[in-house]
Amino acid sequence: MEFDLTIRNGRITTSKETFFADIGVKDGKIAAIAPQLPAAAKDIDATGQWVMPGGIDSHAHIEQFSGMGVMCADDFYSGTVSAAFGGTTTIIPFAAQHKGMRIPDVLADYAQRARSKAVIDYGFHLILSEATPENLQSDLVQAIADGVTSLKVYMTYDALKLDDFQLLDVMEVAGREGAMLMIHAENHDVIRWIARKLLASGKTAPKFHAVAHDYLAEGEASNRAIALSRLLDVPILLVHVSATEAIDVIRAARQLGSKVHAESCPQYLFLTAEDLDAEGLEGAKFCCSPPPRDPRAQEAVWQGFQDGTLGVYSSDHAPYRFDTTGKLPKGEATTFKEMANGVPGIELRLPLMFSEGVLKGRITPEKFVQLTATNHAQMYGLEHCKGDIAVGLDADIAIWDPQLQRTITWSDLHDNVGYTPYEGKQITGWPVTVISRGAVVVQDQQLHAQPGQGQYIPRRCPQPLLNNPLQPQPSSAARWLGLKGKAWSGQA
Ligand code: DUC
Ligand code: ZN
Ligand code: ZN
Repeated sequence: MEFDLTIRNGRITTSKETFFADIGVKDGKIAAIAPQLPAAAKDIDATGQWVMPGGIDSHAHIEQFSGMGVMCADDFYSGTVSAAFGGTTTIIPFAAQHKGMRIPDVLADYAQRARSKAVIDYGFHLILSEATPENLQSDLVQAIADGVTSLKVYMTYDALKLDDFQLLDVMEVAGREGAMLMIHAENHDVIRWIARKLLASGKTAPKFHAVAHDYLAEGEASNRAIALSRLLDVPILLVHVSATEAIDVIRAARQLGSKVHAESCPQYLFLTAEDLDAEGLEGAKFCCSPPPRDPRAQEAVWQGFQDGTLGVYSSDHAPYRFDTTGKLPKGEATTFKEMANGVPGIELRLPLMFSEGVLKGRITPEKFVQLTATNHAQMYGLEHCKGDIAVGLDADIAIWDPQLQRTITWSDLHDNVGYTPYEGKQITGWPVTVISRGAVVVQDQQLHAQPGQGQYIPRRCPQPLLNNPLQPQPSSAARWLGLKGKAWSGQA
């Protein structure tokens, strides 16, 4: 076979193994993996480099209105360019339904925003803020059938929060239709109560954001979300897990056979609450929800990734500028309650994990591939086309120089945020060539992609494996209520 592109002499890491071989690409797909393939017209010599799947970032906020009504600083061009420079070749950002909006309109709106701008492939999760019968039984069902096979719901934020009754309603539909339900688990009333006390006593600085979002608020809500999901025997995925308590709860539930999956992010490995305690309002640059915790929690997150309690490593890129459009809506008078929640990370997600995880021996290269690509594909219905290096999959590939040393500085990045919370950190290893469906999109620090080149990928219903031989206790509610559907028949 004549290939369109060959990548030769590289050290390939898949989700299962590492070996030396060449890759032949034809029509955007991996067509051959073998020793000594003949060079194609376009041939990349990867001698001394590591060839790994392009990352899938399944948690990013791009050109999105937040629950607080703030527009992100990155649109689908800057967001996807930044992702590509960091070795990511697919993103799954959110299409956010706010109260009063129809789900089909929301999805059409985000599709239209992305279509002409994205330089890498993308799908969408739905954010669901209104669990009305019409939304659940008709529009959500249609969205899932159309390839939006995951949705996120919130247990906090005035504008987004669902109560337990509503969560059960959503779980029932997600389980029946086979969608993955992502949950932001923090106890709303605990946060609100602490925040009111803090503000009343003049404690308004960014560091108090971490005080209000206590780890117990996360632990309690995680426990509750898991209990509800066990009641209906429905898979859930807890997003942006930050605290030791939440990880312990997830681990224990999984050991009982519960179908709970979990994600964590760079900010919970590389930042702590102390970063929020900076001069003036500088700490706002580190404010996200849940907040970064402490070194013990960082260790728990590493442990969670190592033992499989945490299955996906995403950026939760939530880009807000350090000005009145984002972090500081009231300028110098902004309190911790008013600043936009979130930190950027779409470009640095993989390099941080490569440097601090793989090269420092905390995780193997294969685990890196699983956490950054393969497990995302499995969790979100992209396994048939993305997430690994194998014949027949899309040729989404990142070629790493494992020795390249860089000092992180925002001016080298490609987002539109204006700062990075990782400024000054020294890391080793960087993806120097990035390939999306067989096309080189980044090489020699140059972008080679056109806006609109990225394709929308409708997703299948996920069937993630728990790697747990235990079957959960049969749920009497699920049995007596006659709940049936994909979640009850599949492995998830
Ligand atoms: N939740 C997110 O998923 N991202 C940013 C802030 C938040 O609350
Ligand atoms: Zn969230
Ligand atoms: Zn998020």
